[in-house]
Amino acid sequence: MKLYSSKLAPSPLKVVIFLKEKGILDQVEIVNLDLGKLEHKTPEYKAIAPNSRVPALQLDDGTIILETTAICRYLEALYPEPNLFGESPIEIASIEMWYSRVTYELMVPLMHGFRHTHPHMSQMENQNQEYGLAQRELAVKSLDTYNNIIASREYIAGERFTYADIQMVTSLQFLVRLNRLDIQDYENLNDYINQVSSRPSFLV
Ligand SMILES: N[C@@H](CCC(=O)N[C@@H](CS)C(=O)NCC(=O)O)C(=O)O
Repeated sequence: MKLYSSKLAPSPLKVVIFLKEKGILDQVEIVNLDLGKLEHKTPEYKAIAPNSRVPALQLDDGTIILETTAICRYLEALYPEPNLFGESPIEIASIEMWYSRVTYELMVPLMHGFRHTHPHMSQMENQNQEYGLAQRELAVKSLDTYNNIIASREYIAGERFTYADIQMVTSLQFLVRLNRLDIQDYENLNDYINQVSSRPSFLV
């Protein structure tokens, strides 16, 4: 299997963390693209990933899987242990719920706040400053909400580390500062990030 990735990009990093948690990083050849040099916009890469995004997983028979979560779900089905998407019906629902809530309430506004306002994104995004600033404002409200939610728990979706934590911690680690916000202002989130990111899978 080949994973098309990029060293400074959070989405493929989630797959790399997932592979490390499963202990199967050595099963995959990593091909790093330089997004700054627009290596993901070349006709060669578009033939692999028509959406011009990383990650993309290429199987040995040539089949391509796009989308971070689809890739991780495929890997979970191939390598079920340790389980990261839930075992019992209620745990599966809880992980999916928190993954979706974190994605739409926290990650998406942080991502649009960054993509639509940051000068580095001007080549990659059709920027709309007003929209970006409104999304950043939403993100600030969400950071307060999640700072309260995480105060009473160690992991976002229950008693143990799951895919929802990979989504939440990588999103916060990358996107908070890119919105010119300081995670130290959110004490509980900061403690949570420090605790989760001390796992060996998060160390580069
Ligand atoms: N929904 C996709 C998003 C992938 C994505 O946006 N990847 C970013 C890097 S983190 C990218 O390739 N950006 C290039 C661009 O926006 O042109 C997924 O979850 O895999």
